[in-house]
Amino acid sequence: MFSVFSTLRNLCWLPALLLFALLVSGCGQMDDPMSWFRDANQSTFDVKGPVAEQQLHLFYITVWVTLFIFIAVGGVLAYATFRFRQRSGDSEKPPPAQTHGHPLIEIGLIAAAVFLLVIIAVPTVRAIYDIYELPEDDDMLVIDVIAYQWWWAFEYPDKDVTTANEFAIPVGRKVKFNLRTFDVIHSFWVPKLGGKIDMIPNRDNWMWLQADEPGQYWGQCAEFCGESHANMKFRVFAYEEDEFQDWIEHQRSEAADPPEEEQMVVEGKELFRSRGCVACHTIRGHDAAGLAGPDLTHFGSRRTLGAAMADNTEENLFEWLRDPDGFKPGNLMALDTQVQNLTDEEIDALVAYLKSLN
Ligand code: HEC
Ligand SMILES: [Cu+2]
Repeated sequence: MFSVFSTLRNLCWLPALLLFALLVSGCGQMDDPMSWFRDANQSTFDVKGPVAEQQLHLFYITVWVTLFIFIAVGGVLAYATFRFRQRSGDSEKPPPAQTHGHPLIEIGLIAAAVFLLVIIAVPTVRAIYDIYELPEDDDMLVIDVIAYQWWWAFEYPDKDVTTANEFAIPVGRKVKFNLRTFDVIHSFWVPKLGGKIDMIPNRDNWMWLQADEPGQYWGQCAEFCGESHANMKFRVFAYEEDEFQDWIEHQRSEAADPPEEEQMVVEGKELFRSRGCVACHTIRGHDAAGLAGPDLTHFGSRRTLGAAMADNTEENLFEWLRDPDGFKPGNLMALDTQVQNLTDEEIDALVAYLKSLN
């Protein structure tokens, strides 16, 4: 028996050793261990706008205060455990002097706890108001975001632009997002710019964000919303003002007619109608006005596919149309029997057509 217990006791070191090994190997660059957090596409440590900055600041205040509590309480506990541990022969001795009911210590501890909470509460309340209230700004851009299972529609109400799963904002300008949902609860989150706020049926929510640097920012639905919740992503492109205006102009335009010599494209356009894609998708200028799926008017110029879950390549697009449910489990396009029965030749033509929609 004894040997079993002592073996077990020796093994207790194993998890601690493993954890240490993990920590050391995890921080590949020991000179900058935070890089592992910062370099991720959805890192909240690599802030690129005022809202995310304020939220990160709040996070650090909370971490430092709680770390202080952890060290102070843990330190006292460790000291007491060591100092008053039982030694052999101690059982005859009386217990150490008790300080139960010491008013100064009790008031002191309550005051310290209140003080620490105030340190966290003041910046928290201020940040809540800063983010919740819309800043006074005539320059503010408005974007309506509508969440669907499992994709996003983005509409610019005063610019007559509708797009899906990818959208653009101007660098350095505040953007107000009206957050709506078509079905269940979703949540809008662009980790490097700020967030997240739920999109709740029959409730108008909103938030504002700003990007301080041009670039491509990753977004993600942050409220479990069904089978493909994890694949419900989006991309935000922050452009300098004139590039942004060009983008708006282009998005506003209708899809161009395919040139007659582009056989495949013409054929694909026909199939888009005959195979019922028009029932669910809008392609402005091509007599397609369905609303159940993403707007595809400028789909060819988008970089991603399936709500930003994959790159918009010909191979992926082919796979998407060959087996939508295999590509993105549960997605609602996969239920359509016409979509299920496309031949490889038809898919090739549809891919050529979709790719031509710049
Ligand atoms: C029953 C309605 C419906 C029909 C019919 C339908 N789709 Fe879809 N489609 C959707 C929905 C919904 C999505 C979004 C799926 C997701 O990302 O969860 C989608 C997504 C897409 C996308 C990806 C868009 C993006 O931005 O990621 C393409 C491309 C597409 N459909 C093409 C087609 C083609 C081609 C057809 C005809 C063969 C078709 N669809 C028929 C509903 C439909
Ligand atoms: Cu969602």
